[in-house]
Amino acid sequence: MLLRSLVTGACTLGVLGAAAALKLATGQVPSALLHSDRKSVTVAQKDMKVELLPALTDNYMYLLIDEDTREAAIVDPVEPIKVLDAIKKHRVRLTTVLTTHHHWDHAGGNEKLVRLLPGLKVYGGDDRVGALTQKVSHSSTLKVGSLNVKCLFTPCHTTGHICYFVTKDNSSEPPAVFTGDTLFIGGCGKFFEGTPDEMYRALIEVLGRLPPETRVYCGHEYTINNLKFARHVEPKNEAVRRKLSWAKETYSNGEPTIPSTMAEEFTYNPFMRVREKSVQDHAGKTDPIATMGSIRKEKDSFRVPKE
Ligand SMILES: N[C@@H](CCC(=O)N[C@@H](CS)C(=O)NCC(=O)O)C(=O)O
Ligand SMILES: [Zn+2]
Ligand SMILES: [Zn+2]
Repeated sequence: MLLRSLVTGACTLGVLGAAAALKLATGQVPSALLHSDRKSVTVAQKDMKVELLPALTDNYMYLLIDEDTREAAIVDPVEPIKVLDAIKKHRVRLTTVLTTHHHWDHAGGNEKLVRLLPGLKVYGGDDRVGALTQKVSHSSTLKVGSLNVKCLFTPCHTTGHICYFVTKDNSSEPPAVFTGDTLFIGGCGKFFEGTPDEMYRALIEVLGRLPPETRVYCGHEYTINNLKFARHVEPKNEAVRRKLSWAKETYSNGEPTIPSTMAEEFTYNPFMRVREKSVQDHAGKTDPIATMGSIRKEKDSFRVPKE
């Protein structure tokens, strides 16, 4: 069972009250919550715990904890002080930095974190990643305590992008994947350094083949905007409408819309659905990769409607 415990400080609650009042007064979801409005949440399983740590305006850092050994890894620690607070709170030993890609909003805290906690191992798939100590490639593996981490090479958003797939031996609980700016809830990253063919491979052939129950932890809180684009692509898709309505409600309460599961993504994410006739018809294409290119181009200039 997925256990989410909300963690808020007293001052955050004050601002949340204001956000709730705004929602009541206008009947609309606030378009952007203030930085301090975003709650951190812990997804706790028996074998691993993932704490979602909101960072910058809409990024997430993730503290991954091995419950057996209390060893931990941090994914994309752009705000190192928040990371220190989280490791103190959970009383864990942080040994590992997992960097999805070199962009500043993901890797920009690596150097400072390593200065604060010397000896950290810093993993990444790109020489442009700050403080990199362990360069990885497709199928490289590493351990965080008793947890197994497999590196999945998913180039396109950047040429060195890595997703991290986490399992525990003999566990009946779902695995986790940290997808950075490759796969978002309901969307995908911009093709800054790659092609539609590469994103097809990353989303459908690499991430799409993970166990369907795998929990998806992505790099940004973009869910509402992504699903508004998904609704534009597939106006008759009920899964899109349901998830959008849930995401608006969740976000307006200051709660993360993360994680989802791989199985869910196949029901509403247009970039995971490029083999579906409805998405291909929208793009005016009959080929999944051409469809991928077409809808990404369209989303690049999509004006997100208010509602
Ligand atoms: N500010 C815009 C986009 C900012 C942006 O370009 N983000 C990068 C990742 S740092 C991206 O790949 N976005 C995917 C998209 O806009 O679909 C938003 O909130 O949607
Ligand atoms: Zn990026
Ligand atoms: Zn980003």
